[in-house]
Amino acid sequence: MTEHSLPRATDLSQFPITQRWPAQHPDRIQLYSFPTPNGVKISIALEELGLPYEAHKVTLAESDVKSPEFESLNPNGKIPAIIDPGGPDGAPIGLFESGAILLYLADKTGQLIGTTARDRAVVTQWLMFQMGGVGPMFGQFGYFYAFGGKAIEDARPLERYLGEVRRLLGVLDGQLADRDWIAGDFSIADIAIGPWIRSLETGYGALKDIGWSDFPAVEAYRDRFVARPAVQRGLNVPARD
Ligand SMILES: N[C@@H](CCC(=O)N[C@@H](CS)C(=O)NCC(=O)O)C(=O)O
Repeated sequence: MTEHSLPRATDLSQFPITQRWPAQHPDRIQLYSFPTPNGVKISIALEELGLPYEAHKVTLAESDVKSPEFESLNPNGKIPAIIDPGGPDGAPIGLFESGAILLYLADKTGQLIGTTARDRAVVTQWLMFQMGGVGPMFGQFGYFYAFGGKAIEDARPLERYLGEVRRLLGVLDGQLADRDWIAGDFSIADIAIGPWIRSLETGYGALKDIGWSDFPAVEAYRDRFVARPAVQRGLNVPARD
């Protein structure tokens, strides 16, 4: 092979984030994340799809997630974000918002989104249900139940979000009563929803106060989700320490 015919190394220097979190393998998808329910959606999807990737730990500390380097990729200052060196037109693309990244990866591979336009519409519907409902409501519930808002004496914020969590779990329980996965076959909608269901126990320790026994189909769904080998792998990426 002559020097001329050697494959050119992928150049990600146009992305300032790579100065702070350098790519060892710039030809692979670069994942900037932390193992939270939103973060692990992307590592789980990448594991399920078998796509080569390199994970960089961006903690939720302001010095990481709100740093100029991270915000150069996601001006909203929240994980997860990715750079795909092989974007749709062959040029690298940076993306943030977990739902947008999941749709992108599904479209890139033609997997985890069904096979017909109808499948895609229904998977997208449940993905948006997670992004607009489950994620924000569960997140606020966690804040008032287990974290910074716990000491607030006014009971109304917690009551409001507990009520929303129970209502949303009821919707999921109904949908899952006669199916294994939320939109038919296993899809990016499950990858979005599963980590948030799991977090009610692992993140907030809230099952007793939620009345978990009222949602048996959701419990069985969570167990099915967590039992998947790719989910097991993705849940711990990037390692916390
Ligand atoms: N809608 C965003 C939400 C992302 C999000 O809330 N990320 C959290 C971790 S789960 C975060 O980075 N928090 C840090 C901060 O807000 O300072 C998505 O789905 O990507």
